[in-house]
Amino acid sequence: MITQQQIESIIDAVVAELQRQGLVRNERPFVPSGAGDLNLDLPDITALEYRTRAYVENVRKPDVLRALMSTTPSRIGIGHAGPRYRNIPQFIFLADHAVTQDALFKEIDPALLQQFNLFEVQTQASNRQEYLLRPDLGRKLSDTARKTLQEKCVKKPDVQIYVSDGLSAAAIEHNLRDIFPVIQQGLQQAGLKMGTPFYVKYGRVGLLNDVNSIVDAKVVVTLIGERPGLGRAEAASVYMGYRPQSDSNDADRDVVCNIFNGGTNPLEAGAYVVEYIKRMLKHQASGIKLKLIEQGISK
Ligand code: B12
Repeated sequence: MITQQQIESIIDAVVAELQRQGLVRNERPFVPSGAGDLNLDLPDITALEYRTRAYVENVRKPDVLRALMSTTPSRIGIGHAGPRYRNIPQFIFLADHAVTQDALFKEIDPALLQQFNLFEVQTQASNRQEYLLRPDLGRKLSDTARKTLQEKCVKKPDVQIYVSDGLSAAAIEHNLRDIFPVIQQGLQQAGLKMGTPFYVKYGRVGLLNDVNSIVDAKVVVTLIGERPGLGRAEAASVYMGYRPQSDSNDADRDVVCNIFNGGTNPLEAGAYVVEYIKRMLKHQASGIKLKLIEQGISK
């Protein structure tokens, strides 16, 4: 069993290493028994200067390594300490992972839904944990949701749009203000009849089918939060389909993905979605079928 003395010497070694790397600004010697004397005044290791720094030791051609690192957001040049990561890359990884966790469990800001007049309904997933474990429940509206949509939604519109948290409510908060008005205005200008927009909590992409069993739209469109990447929680997608039915699948759908400032610009994405919708209406098809028609391979 590990003794108290061993634990203290491990702590001593970690703090000494932090001091060596200039991360502990307090110069006072570390006294394990008096934790009150220790002031770990750490800098923000998620700042760009730490992310872009090379952690490999004794690099032969630092310029080449820096150039290589600048070509990708992937974690290269992070070095290692024996078989494990070095401290800072490890901390950055943990911080980014925390962002991912936060995005998965975050609830949408109700003020945003109010701003866009979106009423809220829920799928058959009763909480976030169940939503994550049972994707099938996120593809079905709850009984209450079905009733609410029956009562509140315009039926048989040209285009039904709804918003859903999906795997990142943060993505909706980040993009809705930009993309939603562009889609609305674009559809209006094209003279298309829009359904009543709403918000679905715990939605999956396949919910398009169930929603259309109630509203009976020609095209159904959902703005939904994408699975967050490490440290990237703000990307949303628009998935859409022509007359989705209970047996429609992803081959019948189209997606505009990676929507955020820094990826697919939300304003441009909105305009692109409107063009997509027009093509779907023109050819009365979506997904693979639409592509085959547009390429003249099928009618
Ligand atoms: C997870 C994922 C998958 C998973 C989906 C499994 C699952 N149950 O989650 C797997 C590995 C199966 C997958 C496969 C494919 N994917 Co994928 N996928 C993703 C990823 C990483 C996240 C998607 C997400 O968060 N969706 C939101 C959540 C809430 O949706 P969900 O209901 O939980 O899951 C559904 C969607 O993810 C959907 N889906 C996933 N990929 C695709 C691709 C297309 C074209 C469509 C219509 C739907 C779709 O399938 C799931 C089941 O319905 C995105 C990357 C991104 N930046 O978005 C790429 C992404 C969406 N996929 C892409 C592609 C190309 C594919 C494939 C066509 C690859 C291939 N050549 O086989 C296949 C198609 C699969 C299909 N469903 O028909 C591209 C789409 C590019 C585009 N603009 O068309 C993306 C953007 C990745 C990329 N940057 O290239 N994918």
